[in-house]
Amino acid sequence: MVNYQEQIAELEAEIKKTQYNKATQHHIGLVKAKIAKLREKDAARSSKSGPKTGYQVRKTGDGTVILLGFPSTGKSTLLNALCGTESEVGAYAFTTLTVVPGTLQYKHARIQILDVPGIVAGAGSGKGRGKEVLACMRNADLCLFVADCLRPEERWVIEHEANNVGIRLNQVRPDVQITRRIRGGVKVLKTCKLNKITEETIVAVCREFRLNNADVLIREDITVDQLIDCIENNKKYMPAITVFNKMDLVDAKEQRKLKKEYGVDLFVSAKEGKNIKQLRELIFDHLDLMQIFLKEPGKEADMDVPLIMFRESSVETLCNKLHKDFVQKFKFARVWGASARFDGQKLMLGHVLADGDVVEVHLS
Ligand SMILES: Nc1nc2c(ncn2[C@@H]2O[C@H](COP(=O)(O)OP(=O)(O)O)[C@@H](O)[C@H]2O)c(=O)[nH]1
Ligand SMILES: [Mg+2]
Repeated sequence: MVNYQEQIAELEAEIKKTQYNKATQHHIGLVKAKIAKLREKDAARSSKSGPKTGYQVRKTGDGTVILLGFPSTGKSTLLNALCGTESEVGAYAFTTLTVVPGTLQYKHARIQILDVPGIVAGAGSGKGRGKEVLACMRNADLCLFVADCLRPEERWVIEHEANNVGIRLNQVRPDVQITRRIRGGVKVLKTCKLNKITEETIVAVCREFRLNNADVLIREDITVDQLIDCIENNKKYMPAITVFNKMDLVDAKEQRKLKKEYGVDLFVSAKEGKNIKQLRELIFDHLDLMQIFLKEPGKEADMDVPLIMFRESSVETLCNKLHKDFVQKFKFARVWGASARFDGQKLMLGHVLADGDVVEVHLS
């Protein structure tokens, strides 16, 4: 059997020893395309042979956060501190063997937090339980990196592994539109100057993916990695927060140094309950949630208990959240607030709501 991992490693080594400059840019781009293709083949093979169940956790609540980190960084302790649930805590590596869900209730939102087995280097290639952890991650709305202040370098390893299995953290999908054609070759259309990639490389990378006839419309200055992501079109883009736990073990000076070097969003101590309140707020913020208030026809709106939804949600999403029959029976909605042009505007299912809106659903 072909060993894709070996081939990938060889190509990665080749990139490492090639100095990046205008002359080598094109060649490196093509090697990157080859690596991406090998990763796809490797993933396709292991999804056929690997276990499928065991890590599927049903999504509940208003958003799902996954805790990711090496063993013994304090994930189970942190879950307990955040949610007040009892996750099994132990001083050994690999104490958490299955997914332990907890619920964080904050500002009327019910946020599901998942504690999963520790990730190790090489997880993307099937080492440890990493593959399942990363598969579970694809279902989450927010990723929370948990690192230990005394082992800061692990922070990059986790990000790297996530990247290898097609998860793009804190990135947005680049503005590139690819339309297949029957003939005409690869045509590059751009609305801005491209500094990081040449047209020649774009065409060559497309060919590498058997895209021989296509219009490639580019609206931002992309890298070759971003182009490959757009061609493959199966990446998951999600936000991430980096938390360094065990802040009780390092002094303020060391924390400042770590913050600069490792892009730490927040230092916490799960064991001593330090900065847990700030972490709850950070999670709520990064899930990009909004509050919607409901009103029954002829009555005052209930401004005490909001419904929690993701930003940019539509009236249809709201109806689905309220009752399974609501979309079918839907006549129209009246909306007050930022998304309405005037108070009580009559709007349909496709309308996108805004934070703080008051909505009255009319059914037939
Ligand atoms: N000093 C210190 N130790 C902690 C902290 N949080 C967790 N620990 C300890 O780190 C060890 C591993 O914790 P655990 O939650 O099981 O880590 P997990 O493997 O990532 O789930 C345990 O001995 C905890 O008591 C903290 O904030 N400070
Ligand atoms: Mg644990």
